[in-house]
Amino acid sequence: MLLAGCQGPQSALAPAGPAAQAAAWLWWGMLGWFALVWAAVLGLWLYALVRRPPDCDEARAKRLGRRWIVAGGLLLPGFSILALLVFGIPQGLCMLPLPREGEAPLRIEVIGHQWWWEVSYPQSGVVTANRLALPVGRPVDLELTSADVIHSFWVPSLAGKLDMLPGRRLTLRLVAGRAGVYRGQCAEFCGAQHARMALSVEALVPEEFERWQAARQVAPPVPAEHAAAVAAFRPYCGQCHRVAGVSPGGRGPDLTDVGSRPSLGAGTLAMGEGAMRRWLGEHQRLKPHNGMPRHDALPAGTLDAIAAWLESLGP
Ligand code: HEC
Ligand SMILES: [Cu+2]
Repeated sequence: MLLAGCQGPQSALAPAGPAAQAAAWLWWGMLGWFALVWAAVLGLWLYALVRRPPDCDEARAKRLGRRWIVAGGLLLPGFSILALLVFGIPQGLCMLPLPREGEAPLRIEVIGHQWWWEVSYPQSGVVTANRLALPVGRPVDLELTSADVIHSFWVPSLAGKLDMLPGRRLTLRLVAGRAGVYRGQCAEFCGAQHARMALSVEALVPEEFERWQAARQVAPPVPAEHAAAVAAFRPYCGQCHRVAGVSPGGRGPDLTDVGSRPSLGAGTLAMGEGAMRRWLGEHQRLKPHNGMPRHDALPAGTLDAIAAWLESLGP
C-alpha cells in the first residue's frame, strides 16, 4: 500500500517527460537527504536517552548545548535549504516557457470550468473537452486560464502543476517523452464536483497527432437518419453545446467529437455501450450540481435519438 503512488497513469514518480523527470529527481533527492537527517536526529535522541549525564560544570554544559543548537539548528537546515536551491532552481527552469531555438512550441489553450476542461488548438481551430491530445517529443505551451473560479492544471506524469486563474493566462511548458495515456486532475478545490474533474491526456507520435487533428477539422454533414435528433438538439442543447456545423454553444463542453471521448462528465462515466443515454438521463445523479439542467421534459424517445446521434460524432 505504501508504494501505491509510485506507478500508474497519474503518478509524479512515473515521469514521462523532462519536466516531470526533474520533479521526480528532486523528490527522490529530498526523500534521501531528509531521511538521512531524520535518522541522524533519531540516533542522537536515542543516544541522549541512554547516556549518563556528563560530569562537568554548568558553564561548559551551556557552551556544549549552544554548539549543538548552532550546528543542528542553523548550519544543518541552512545547508539543506541551500542544497535544495542549488538543485531545485535549475530543475525549475526546465518547466518555464523560456524563449528557445528550433521548432516553435505548439500552443494549446486549456480553460478550467466548474467542472470540466475546455481544450482548443488555435492553429487548427479544433476544440474539444476533457481530453488533451499532444504530439510526443515537441514542446507544448499550454495557456491556462479559468472561466469561473480558481482551478489547477496537474498531469503529474508530464509536468508540475500550475493554477488556472480567472482573468489571467499562465503558460505551462511541457514535453511528452513517451507515447501513452496519462491522467490529469484539477488540483485546486473548485466546488462540489472538484473530485470529478479529470482530464485524459493522450501523447501521440507526431503523425498520429496530425491525423487526430486533421480528422477534427472538417465537420461531416449530418446523416439523414439523425435529422430528427439534430432538430431537437438545436433548441434544447445547442445554446450551451457547440457542435461544428450544427449549433453555436457557449456554456458547456464542445460536443463536436464527443463520440470519440474516453469518458463523459470529465471522467465521471466511462464511455461504452449505453453510457451516452445514461448520462443524458442521470447526469445530476452521477455528478450532482453539475452545470447541465435536467431534461425530464423531453420525451425519452427524443433523448434516445439524441444519444444515438451524439455517439456517432467524432472520427
Ligand atoms: C445550461 C447549459 C446546458 C444545456 C441546456 C445542456 N447542457 Fe450538456 N452540459 C452542460 C455542462 C456545463 C456540462 C459539463 C458538466 C460537467 O461535466 O461538469 C454538460 C455536459 C454534457 C455532456 C458530457 C460531455 C463530456 O464530454 O463530458 C453531454 C454529452 C451533454 N452535456 C449533452 C447535452 C444534451 C444532449 C443536451 C440537451 C438535451 C444538453 N447537454 C443540454 C451544460 C448544458
Ligand atoms: Cu478543482
